[in-house]
Amino acid sequence: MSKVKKLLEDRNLPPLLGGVKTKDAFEKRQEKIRKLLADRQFGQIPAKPDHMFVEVKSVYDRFACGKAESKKLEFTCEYGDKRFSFPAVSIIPKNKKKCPAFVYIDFEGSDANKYMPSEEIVERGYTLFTFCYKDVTSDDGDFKKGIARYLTGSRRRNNAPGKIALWAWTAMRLMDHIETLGDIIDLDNVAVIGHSRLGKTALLTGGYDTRFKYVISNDSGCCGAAIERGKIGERYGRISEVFPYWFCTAFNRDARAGIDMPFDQHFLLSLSVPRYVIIGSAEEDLWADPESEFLGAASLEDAYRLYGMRGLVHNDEVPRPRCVLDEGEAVYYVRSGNHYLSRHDWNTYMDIIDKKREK
Ligand code: GTR
Repeated sequence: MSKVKKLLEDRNLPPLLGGVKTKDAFEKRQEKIRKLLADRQFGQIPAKPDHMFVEVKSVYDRFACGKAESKKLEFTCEYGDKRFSFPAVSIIPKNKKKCPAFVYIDFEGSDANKYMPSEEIVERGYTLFTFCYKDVTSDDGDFKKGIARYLTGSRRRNNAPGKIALWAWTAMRLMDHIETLGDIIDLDNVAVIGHSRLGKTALLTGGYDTRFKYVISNDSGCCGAAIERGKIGERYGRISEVFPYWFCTAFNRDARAGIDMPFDQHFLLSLSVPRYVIIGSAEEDLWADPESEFLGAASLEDAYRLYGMRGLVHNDEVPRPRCVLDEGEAVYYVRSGNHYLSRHDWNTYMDIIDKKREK
């Protein structure tokens, strides 16, 4: 048996395919997995609003030496007679048609910051749609304020959405807006990307919203791309104590009790198959655990095979930096350094997408 297969076998994972042998049957299985993770890990992502409109609040047309236009947007969502708004930003290169796009789930919400080198991104011909996660709902246990009040309700029942599900819902609203911009955006090449807790959010977004062709998780670790069984660093038990509001209450109850979950993180990753799942790690980020993130990427092989695809193409060893395994539909990348979303990471993700788009 190959080395990586053995490493995966030692993790004792719940079987991903559950006996299915065709892609049609796998698609039904994906629906079951979506329901399972909504009930047992993240809570249900709220439905699409009845109506949504987007207002341009201001335009700065000198961005990146005048090569791009940065816009402050306000999204307003309506469910029946309830109505609420949140801000977002778009940065669109000028005079370009059919640009690929990123929905970047951000910690800040500015038009450029340490994790979001917008100038480099638009110079490479990509558009950027972004929002600050805390502008949507606070990163704490308060479900009474902001959109959490409308979308979760102040009493959190078993599978009511946790905060990650609410941030994923927001990223989907940005995609709704992008769909109205088909003349300037290449709607077949839209990526969702996030770092760390927002990397977990990107995986949830892409897993439940198939409009995203590339699902990019940077250093997402526990409850993201890292296989839980046998993981080092952060584990379900601890994350459910420290950040219970990220998840549904059923997850916290089960994780604290240490019960053997009917899923592992390959279930979440498999929801983006047969699209591109791109997993980035940092060598020193042992809290997230690069080896377990690599195994997350490798665990999808059987699912991709149902589509006649290869999944992750690797050399049968745990990769060391700097390594980009981007021959297949699952991509794994590890760089040196610590937990961060760097310019180097963005450039690597854009190199990968450029390569995939050419095919
Ligand atoms: C840590 C948490 C991780 C990761 C990180 C982050 O404290 O343990 O799961 O999400 O925060 O989001 O920066």
